[in-house]
Amino acid sequence: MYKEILDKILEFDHICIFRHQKPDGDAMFSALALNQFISDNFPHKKTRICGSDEYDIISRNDKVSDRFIRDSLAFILDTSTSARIDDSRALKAKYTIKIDHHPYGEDYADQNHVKTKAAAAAELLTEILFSKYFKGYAVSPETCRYLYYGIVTDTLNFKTTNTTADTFKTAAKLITKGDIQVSDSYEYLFTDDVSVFNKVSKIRNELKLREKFGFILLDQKKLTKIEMDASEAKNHITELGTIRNINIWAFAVENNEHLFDVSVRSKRNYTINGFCREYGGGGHTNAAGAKDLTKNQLNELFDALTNASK
Ligand SMILES: [Mn+2]
Repeated sequence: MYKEILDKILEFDHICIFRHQKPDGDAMFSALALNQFISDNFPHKKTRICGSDEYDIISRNDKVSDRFIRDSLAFILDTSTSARIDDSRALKAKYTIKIDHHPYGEDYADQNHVKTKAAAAAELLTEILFSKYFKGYAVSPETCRYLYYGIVTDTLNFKTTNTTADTFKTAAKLITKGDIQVSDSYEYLFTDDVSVFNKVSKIRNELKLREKFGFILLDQKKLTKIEMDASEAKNHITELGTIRNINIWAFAVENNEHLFDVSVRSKRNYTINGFCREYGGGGHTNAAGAKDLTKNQLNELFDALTNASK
């Protein structure tokens, strides 16, 4: 079935690559990888990486006209629902292909390739590019590096519950073909400036515990004090993943509309995406979130998560 993807790449001269809003490493690096693969193998095709939100390690947002999009094949990567795409024009493309690994998504594209067992969209994209259908085409070291970075960031360096033997097999292939130095990649993706380290110390002090549920809630006053914006602060939910005594943890920040965006994570035996879906959000079994909750809704959600954590 991946042959259908290749057929469309061959058919179109204009290709747009979209990803989700507030892109993470998986979204951004998958886009860079696919773009690299297409430019390496089809240098005459015009490709654009589309979106407006930035990712902190590396961002690329090409300018693209409505007309270019209308004439193009659009890939939409790592994005479960059409509302989450970081450019609402994506579905105006002549033909659309979704490549994703989130459960409970929406089949918004002409082709929908979703593998929920994949730890990252980049893992599925690797499977596609190394499949027999793509045999005559080169997956360059640079493409391999981007794919590897997507997998490593989405699995927090192979620690998340969706990391499988296949994830490691895929990574091993990319390390070999991309001549990747694992420790260099770790340094590139996971180290921060000392100023961030100091801010994180302040964030850690905000931890509250209820039963086996741990959470950090940063309103705008606290965000100002820590000198972090909401989306940057929320990335540090990973800090809570190191605590043994809790089963479910959450990180909530007050956004500019004075509503709360929340990320929720859990240990393997605790399913939390259903709770987030009740508030219009979603995600994976052990990693999910919801946006624009009122304070009351946030309290309700935290009560439910407290109960579920026991
Ligand atoms: Mn992902």
